[in-house]
Parts: sequence; C-alpha cells; structure tokens
Amino acid sequence: MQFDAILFDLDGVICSTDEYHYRAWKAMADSIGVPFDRTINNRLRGVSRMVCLDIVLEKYHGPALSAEEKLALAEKKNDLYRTSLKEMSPADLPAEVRETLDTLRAMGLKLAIGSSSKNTPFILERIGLGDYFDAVSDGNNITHSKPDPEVFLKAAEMVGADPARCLVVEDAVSGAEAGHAGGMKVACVGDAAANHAGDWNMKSIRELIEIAGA
Ligand code: B16
Ligand code: MG
Repeated sequence: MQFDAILFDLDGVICSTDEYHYRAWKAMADSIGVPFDRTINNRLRGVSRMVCLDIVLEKYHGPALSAEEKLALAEKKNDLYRTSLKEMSPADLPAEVRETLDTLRAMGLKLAIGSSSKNTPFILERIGLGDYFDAVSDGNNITHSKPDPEVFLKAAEMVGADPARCLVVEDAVSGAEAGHAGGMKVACVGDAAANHAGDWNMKSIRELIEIAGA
C-alpha cells in the first residue's frame, strides 16, 4: 500500500453542512444589505470563518467596519449555523461514508480529520463520530487556513505518518491545494472533483478503498 494514513476534510466529505453554511451566511448578509448568492458561497468552501467574512463583505459598500463589528458579524453567522447543526444526528452520516471508513480502518490505515472548521468537535459528536478518528486537526489548532497545508501537516504529525504517505480527501479546491502544498496525494469528491483538483477525482467516496489498497 502506498499510504499509511488518510486525512479527511469534514464539511462536504464526511457530512454535508453546505446548506447550513449557505443559509447562515445569507441571513447575515441580508441583515446588512449585502448581496449574497450560491456563486459567492462556492468560494467559501474550506476557508476559515474570518476569510469567508472578508469574501462576503467584498460587496459591502457601507460605513467602514471596525474589527469588533466584523467579529460580531462572524459570530452572528456562527450562532445561526450552530442552531442548524443542533438538528444533526447520526442519520446525517451517509452509510457509504461509514462503511468506507470502517473498511479503510480494517485495512490498517490511520484515519484523521483535517478541517478548517472550529465546529469540528461539535459536528463529529452530532453525527456519532466523536471518538472515531485517530486524530482531529481542525480550525482550533491552526493559524493558517487552507490552501495553507498546516491543518493536514498537523494531522499527519498527530498520527505519526510521513506526509508523503498520506492521502488527503477533499471537496474544496482550496483544500486540494492545501494537500498538494503539504506534499500529499489528494482524492477529491464534489466541487473539487468537478474541477479536477485531485490526483483522483471520485464519483463516490467508496473509490477510496481501491485507491488506498493499490
Ligand atoms: P467554522 P472543512 C470548512 O470546513 C468549511 O468548508 C468552510 O465553508 C468554513 O468556513 C470553515 O470550515 C470554517 O468553519 O465557521 O465552522 O469554523 O470543509 O475544512 O471541513
Ligand atoms: Mg470541505
């Protein structure tokens, strides 16, 4: 096998929180009269909350916002988002994801999370994977968000794997770039796969079993 560890992005790979992010950013943008649509939302995948806010505010032409005001807007979005997350349950973990994870683990691979989200522990707990992964590297332990490789390099270090023997799984182009910047191979699903950002661009996460087993 060419890999010792698989480093999974969370949102868009393990579970789908896209719609919750979209609705929360839309409500926040509406509250200050800023236009926001799904094209802008697509640019928010994989990047940190404050970088997302700067992208959303590109179309803001009101009075200058202080750092405190910007933080308050990010918190407003996060409060709305977390209200939606509370509705999540183990039913939001797709069966094909759970089966693929279990198979990869049975193959002897280390499994870790590499997510930009500060809500990672909460989401994992909601979907029943609170104690599942060998390591969790997320928005709480990094200073640089994807496309910087920091979150994946820390995940590799936590499981004691050489980055060259890690496979990153991503749905965001920024996340695929982060994996490559860290010297890792990348398998993509969703938006990143549609943009051919990965070394493998998958239709189903089940394809990981064949990729990892080769
Ligand atoms: P939070 P991932 C990312 O998670 C999301 O894709 C991105 O849209 C979000 O802004 C970022 O987490 C930060 O999330 O506001 O919860 O800290 O795809 O890297 O798992
Ligand atoms: Mg993602």
